[in-house]
Amino acid sequence: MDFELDQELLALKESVQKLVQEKVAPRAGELDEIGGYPWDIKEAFAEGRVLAIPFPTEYGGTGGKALPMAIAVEEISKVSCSVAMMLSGQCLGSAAITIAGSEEQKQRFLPDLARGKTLAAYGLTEPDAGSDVASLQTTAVRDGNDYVVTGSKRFITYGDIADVMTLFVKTVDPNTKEKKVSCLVAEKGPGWNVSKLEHKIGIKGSTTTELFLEDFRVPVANLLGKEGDGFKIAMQVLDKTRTSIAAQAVGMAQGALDCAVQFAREHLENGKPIGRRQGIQMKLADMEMKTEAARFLTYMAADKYDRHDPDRGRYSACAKAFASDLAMEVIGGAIQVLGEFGYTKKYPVERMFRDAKVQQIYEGTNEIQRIVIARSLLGKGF
Ligand code: COS
Repeated sequence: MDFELDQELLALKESVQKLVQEKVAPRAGELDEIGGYPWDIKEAFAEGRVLAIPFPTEYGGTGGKALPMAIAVEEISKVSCSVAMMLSGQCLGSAAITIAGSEEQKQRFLPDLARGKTLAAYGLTEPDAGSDVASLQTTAVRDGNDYVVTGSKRFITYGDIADVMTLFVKTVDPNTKEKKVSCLVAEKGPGWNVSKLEHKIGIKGSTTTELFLEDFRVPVANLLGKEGDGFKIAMQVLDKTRTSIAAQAVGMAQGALDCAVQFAREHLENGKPIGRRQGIQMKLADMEMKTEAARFLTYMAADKYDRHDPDRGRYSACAKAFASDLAMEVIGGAIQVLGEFGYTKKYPVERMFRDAKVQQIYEGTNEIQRIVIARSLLGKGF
């Protein structure tokens, strides 16, 4: 790919940057303190068409491509990863519909999501099924024109505020009694119960919930694809959205590096800026190299996704693991440059350090990414 962003992507970057400076920067620290979902920023993002980025134009979106998503998520994450989750979460929660929905299902759900009128969640993880998706236990039993869903979901981003959730369940084949992973578009209603709100070390401006689903009805018409398609749909979604997690990591690394550079220019010791010291210069140079390498791989992975490259899943796993591991190093390096100041709330790097940890964990731990990468290299049977 050409790594000079084209005019369209540059314009997108600039417009997101402007919105972030106006609406997010003044609130980033406060959001981390008080937690919860910033509805005012959601409105601004809906109006500014930021929430439309994950959706194809025919359903009211701006295109639905992974590379513009990465550019936007990166810009937001430079300032607040919690707020970047708003966009990443909308993409994650809806991607199964874009990937596997029928025309009728797309028409029914996507335009409201693209307008930010409704919010989406991704209901995959369970108390006993995190990395091992195939062992999920939530069941959906046919009852007339509905499935009746029973089970628990854990670590569900926006499970409390989402209007729709792409929900992964086990359906039962009436003939063979075999249980198969299937994906339903669940709409909020009786039986969708929030049993817990998690207290996290970071990304406090996004909510993470445990759900208890009891006699929860989902119309059969909301099944995506066929019964048994769910596992592949879940994996195809993650092939796309892991590039967005990589972009969060790149954005935060860049935000921390910018902060460290400014500090090194301005902070004086013995009357001289600390940036004149070679020890500091070495650190800044390492941080720059790592951030650029992670950005390069993230854009390449997103571009491969958009071009339907057969290796897109491997590249998104590479980008997610590489960028999130390096973000921890870069942000840790920024704290080191700021010294004791970096360990205080006066500067955003301590928040970024806490926020960045989750990127090594969610949407598949970095150990899982390495399994995805290695299996893709080795081929079937490994
Ligand atoms: N796209 C399409 N199909 C895929 C796929 C992908 N990216 N990845 C796997 N599949 C298919 C396989 O080809 C296989 O198909 P067949 O049965 O037709 O051969 C099937 O799915 C099962 O694949 P596999 O044997 O690799 O499944 P495993 O149970 O071993 O699981 C991992 C694979 C561990 C990679 C998967 O469970 C995973 O990604 N886990 C992490 C989940 C995660 O990210 N959770 C976070 C939730 S979001 S916060």
